Amino acid sequence: MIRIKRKSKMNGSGANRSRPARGHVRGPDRHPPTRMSKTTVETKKAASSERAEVGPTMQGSDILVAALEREGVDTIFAYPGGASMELHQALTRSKRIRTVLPRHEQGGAFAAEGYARASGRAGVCMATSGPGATNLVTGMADAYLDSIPLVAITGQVPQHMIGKGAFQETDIFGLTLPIVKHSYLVTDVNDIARIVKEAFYIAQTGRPGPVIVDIPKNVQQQRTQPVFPREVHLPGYDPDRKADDVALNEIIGLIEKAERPVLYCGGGIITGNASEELRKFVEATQIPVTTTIMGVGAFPETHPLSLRWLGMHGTAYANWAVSGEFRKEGDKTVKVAAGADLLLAFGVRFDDRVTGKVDKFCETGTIVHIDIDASEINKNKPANLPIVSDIRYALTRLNELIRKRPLQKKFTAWHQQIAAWKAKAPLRYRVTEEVLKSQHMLDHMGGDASEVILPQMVIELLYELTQGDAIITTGVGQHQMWAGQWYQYKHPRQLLTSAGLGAMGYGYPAALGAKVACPEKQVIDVDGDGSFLMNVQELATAHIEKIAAKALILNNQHLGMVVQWEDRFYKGNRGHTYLGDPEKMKQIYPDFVAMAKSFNVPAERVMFKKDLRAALQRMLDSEEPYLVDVITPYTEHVLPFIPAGRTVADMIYQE
Ligand SMILES: Cc1ncc(C[n+]2csc(CCOP(=O)(O)OP(=O)(O)O)c2C)c(N)n1
Ligand SMILES: [Mg+2]
Repeated sequence: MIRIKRKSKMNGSGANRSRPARGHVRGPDRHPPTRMSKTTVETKKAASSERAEVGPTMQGSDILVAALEREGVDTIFAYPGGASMELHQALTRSKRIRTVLPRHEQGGAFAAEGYARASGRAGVCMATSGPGATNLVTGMADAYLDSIPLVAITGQVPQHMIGKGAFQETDIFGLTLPIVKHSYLVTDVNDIARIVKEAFYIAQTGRPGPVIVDIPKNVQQQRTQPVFPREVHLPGYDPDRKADDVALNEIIGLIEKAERPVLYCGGGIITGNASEELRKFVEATQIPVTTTIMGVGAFPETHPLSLRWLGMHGTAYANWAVSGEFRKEGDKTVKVAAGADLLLAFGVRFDDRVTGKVDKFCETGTIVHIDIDASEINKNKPANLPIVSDIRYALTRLNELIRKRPLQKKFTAWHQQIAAWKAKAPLRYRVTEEVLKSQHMLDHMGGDASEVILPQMVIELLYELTQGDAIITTGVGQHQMWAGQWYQYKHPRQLLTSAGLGAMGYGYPAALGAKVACPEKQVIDVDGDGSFLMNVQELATAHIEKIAAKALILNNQHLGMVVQWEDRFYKGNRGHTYLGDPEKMKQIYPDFVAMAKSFNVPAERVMFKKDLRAALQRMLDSEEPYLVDVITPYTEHVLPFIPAGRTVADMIYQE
C-alpha cells in the first residue's frame, strides 16, 4: 500500500488554498484505489504478468536498485546514513549505476538537478532519514519551482518506529507535500518496483517536477520476488494534452490581425524539447522573441529576432516590446511608443520577476497562453486565448498550418521600432564614478582605473574564450544576472540557474551534475562569493570523483544583490551584507584559493585586468576542476532594473 497525497491536503498549505493543485497528479481520482476486492486483485495480477517482468527473490534495497537500472539511471548523488545504508550496500552491487558521494545532501540534490537540467533526464538523489532528508528539501523546492524532473529517495526509520519520535525520524512525506509533484511512503516491499516506475514517469512527463520516495528501513530489508511493470497506469493523470486545430487557427488569425506581436517563451519550450519548432515558427512568422531566464537558449540569443530575456533585469528593449515605452514627466507617465498588441506566451507562468506589476504587464495586448499545466492558465494573468497543450505539438502543428497557408504579414514597422529600441538601450557597462570612488580602487588598484575588472567584463571574456558553447551554472545574485546578460546562449540547456527559488549555493553542485551528464562539455559555474561559500564542500566531490567542473567566482566581498537594493532603497545602509573581515578590510576574505588548494583543486586569484585572459584560459584548459577567484568592485549595479512590483515606466537603465 502507498500513501497518496490528497488534493485537500495539498491545498491546505497556505497560499495554494484557493487555486487547484499544480501539475497533473491531482485529486483522489488520480491513482488506482488503494483497496481492491480480491477478484480485482487476481484479474490485475493476470493482466499485469504480460506487461511486467518477474525477477528472482531479492531484498527491497536490491529491488530499488534494479528498478532504477531499468529506468536507465546511470548516476545517483547519494549520502548515506543509518536508514539508507542498506540502499548504499545494494548500490555497491550495481554494475550500471555510478554513486557520487556529495559532501552535503543539498549539494547532492542540486547536482541531481544540474544533471537533469543539462540532460533532460530525471536526476536522482538519495539521503538518509531525518537530517539527511531535510537537507534535500531546498533542492526539491528548487526543482518544483523550475519544473525539473527529480527523483529523491530517502531512507525512513522502520515502520514500527514511525510516529514514535524515533532517532532521525522526520515526516519527510508531510514536510515536502507543498513542494513535490507527487510523493510515496513505501509500506510494502512488493510496491517498490511499481513505485519507482511511476515516480520516474510522473517526474518526467507533462510538466516535470520532483517526486519523493520514502522507504522505511524494514521495507528495504524485506525479501520478495519483484514484479517490474513495463507500463504505468495512473488514471486521472493525463500528461499528454494537445491543442485542437480550432484554437491553433485562431492564433494564426490573431497573428494576421496583429501589428506588433511578441513571443514570450519560457522553460516550457526547453522542457518540451520544442526549440527547433520554435525557431521554425519564428522564421515563418518573423515575430520577435523574448524569453524568461528559464527559457534562455530556447531561441538563439544571437538571432536578429531575439530580444534576449525580459523582466526585472532583462533588456530594456524586451520590456518595451512587451509593455511599451514610457517617459516620466513630473508625476505624469507619458507613453512614448506602444508595446505588443499580441503576446504569444508559450510555456511561461507570468512570474512576478518577469511581469512586475502584473496588470500593467502587456496591458494593451491580446494574450495567448499555451501551457501543459492547466493550473497555470489564468493564475497570474488572465489570457484571452488559453490553451492547454504540449508546446512542441502546438508549435509543430502551427508550423504545418502556416506552411499550407503562409502568412502575408511582414511587420516591417514593428521591426524598425525594435531596431530603434535596441540601438537606444543596448546592454552596456562602464567604469562609473561609484567604482572610481570605491574602497576597492583604494585598497587594491592603487587608483589605476585601467586595471579594474568589472564583473560584466569577465563574462564577456568567458563568452569569447568559450565561443559561446559552454554550459554555465550560477549562484544567486548580481553575478547570476550578469551571467545571463553577458553570455549569449545559443542552445537550450546551456544556462542552468536557480530561477524560481533563487537558491544561493546552487551553482557549483549543479555544475558537477551537468558535467557528469555532459562530460564532453565545458561546464563553468559563474558564482558569487556568498553563494559559492554555501556549498564550498563540493570541491571535495569534484576532486575525488574527478568531475572537471570549473568555478569562476565574481568576488565582490559582499552580498552584492542585497547591497544593490540597500543602495537603491535604504540609502546604502549596510544590513549585514559585508562578507569580508571587518578588522582586515584590505584582505580578501575568505581565501578561496587556499581553500580550493586544501581540496587539491588548483586555483588562482585575479585582481588586475591584465591577468584575466590568461587565467581564464588556464581554467578552460584544465582537465581537472579549477577555481578562479576574480576580485571585482562591489559598487556595480545590475541594470536595467525594474524595482519589484513596479512597471516598465519605472525601469532604470544606462542611457
Ligand atoms: C539561500 C539563500 N539565502 C539568501 C538569499 C538572498 N539573497 C539573494 S542574492 C543574495 C546575495 C548573493 O551574494 P553573492 O553570492 O556574493 O552574489 P553577488 O550578488 O554578490 O553577485 C542574497 C543574500 C538567497 N537568494 N538564497
Ligand atoms: Mg558577492
